[in-house]
Amino acid sequence: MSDRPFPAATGRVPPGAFGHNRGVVARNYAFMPPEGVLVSRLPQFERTIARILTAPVMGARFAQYVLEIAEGGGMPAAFAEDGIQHFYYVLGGEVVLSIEGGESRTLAVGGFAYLPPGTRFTLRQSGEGRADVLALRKRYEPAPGIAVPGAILSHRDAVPMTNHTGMEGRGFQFLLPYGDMRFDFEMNLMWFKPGVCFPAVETHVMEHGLYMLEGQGLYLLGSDWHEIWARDFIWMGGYCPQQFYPTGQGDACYLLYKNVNRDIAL
Ligand code: UGY
Ligand code: MN
Repeated sequence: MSDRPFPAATGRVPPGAFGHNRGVVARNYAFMPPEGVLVSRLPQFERTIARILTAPVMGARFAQYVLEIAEGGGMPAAFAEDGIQHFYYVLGGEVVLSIEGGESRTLAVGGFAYLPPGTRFTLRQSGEGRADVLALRKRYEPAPGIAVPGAILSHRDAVPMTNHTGMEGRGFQFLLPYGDMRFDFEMNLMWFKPGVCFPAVETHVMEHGLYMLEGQGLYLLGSDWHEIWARDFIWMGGYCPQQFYPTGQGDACYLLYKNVNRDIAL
C-alpha cells in the first residue's frame, strides 16, 4: 500500500454494487437503468448536467437525454440547429421555454415543447429547485409537398386520453398531432392497468426511445425479459421484438418516441 494522501471522504461503495448491472446493450436494443448513465455537460447549457440515454454511437438515429438544470441554469443565449427538431418533456421542477420572436411559456411537470428545425429558443430553469427535463433531438426528414410543422408548447393534461385498440385497461396520449404527415415522429404517453400487456409481441421497422415514468413491469427485448421501473430507459432499434407486461399495484406509464410517417430511405 502506498501512503499517497487522497482528499478526506466518508462515502463507501454499497454491498452488491460490484459488477451487478440491470443494463444491457445489444445490437438493436439497450436497457439503461439510470445509475450507470454518467454526467455530460453541453456547450449550449450552463449549470446543467446532461445524462445521454441514447445516441447514434449506440445505433439510434436520434439522441435522447435527461437534463438536470440547477437553479438559475439553462441556456444563457438563444440556440438553434439547422435541420434538427427538438422535443422537451418536464419530469420535475419548472422551466421557461421561450421562442425568439414568439411564444414564451412556463412548463411544469407534464409540460412539453416541440420545436421544428432551425427554431431559435432558450430553455431555462425557473421557480425553486432543480428542473429535470427529458430532451430529444432528431434530424427532420422532409417529404415532397409536405410543410414543416410549427412549434407546440403544451401540457399533457391538455391532450385527450384515447384508446384505438379497444383493449380494456389501455390509454394513449399522443402529445404530437396523430397522423399529421408534417411530423416525422410521435411522442406518446402509453398507459397500462396492471396485468394488461399488449396482445402480441411487436416486431416493426420503427425505432423507439422509451422513458419509464410510473409503475413497473417486465419488458421483452429480443428474447430476454427485463424488470423495469420509473427512470429506466430503453432504446429499441428497428425490428427489435418487444412486449410490455405491467406488474405491481398501480398504473404504468411510459413516454415513447417512435419515428413515423416517412417512406424507407434506400
Ligand atoms: O406503438 C408502438 O409501437 C408501441 N405499442 N410499442 C411499444 O410500446 N413498445
Ligand atoms: Mn412498438
